[in-house]
Amino acid sequence: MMTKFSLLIKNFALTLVIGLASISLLITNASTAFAGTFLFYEGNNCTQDIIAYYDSNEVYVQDNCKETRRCENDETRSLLIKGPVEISQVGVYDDPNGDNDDDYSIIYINSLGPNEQYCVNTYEKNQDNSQVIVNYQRHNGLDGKVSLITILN
Ligand SMILES: [Ca+2]
Ligand SMILES: [Ca+2]
Repeated sequence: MMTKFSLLIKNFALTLVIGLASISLLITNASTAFAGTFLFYEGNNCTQDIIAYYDSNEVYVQDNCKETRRCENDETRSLLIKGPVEISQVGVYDDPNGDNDDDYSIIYINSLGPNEQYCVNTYEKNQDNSQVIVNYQRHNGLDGKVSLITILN
């Protein structure tokens, strides 16, 4: 319970300082010798091809997969988080503009150490454990339909 509470408080604080993201980026780059990664996989359970890759040094990501080449549209079904990663938040949306009339999932990640990793096997299942909280808002399916990826570090 304590972990979840701290995570939510920290996440709220992160959201408040989003306007300072560029300043945070400088601090993060200066203080982090090496970074963790967010790997978006084609298959469930972190299998098949990696269709998008983000470094945890990137403080703020908002990628419309229909417009950027950094992610493939309607392809990912799972996410592998490799430490070291600070407390962060990943959003995956069916709608390229993040419209909440279609499916989306918000994944709150607790910090992971350098040798730790965690696979979010599907975006369509709520989870709440010591490492992640997954909050899935169902409409008609999200795995293999993701068109927008957001990351807040
Ligand atoms: Ca879609
Ligand atoms: Ca959908």
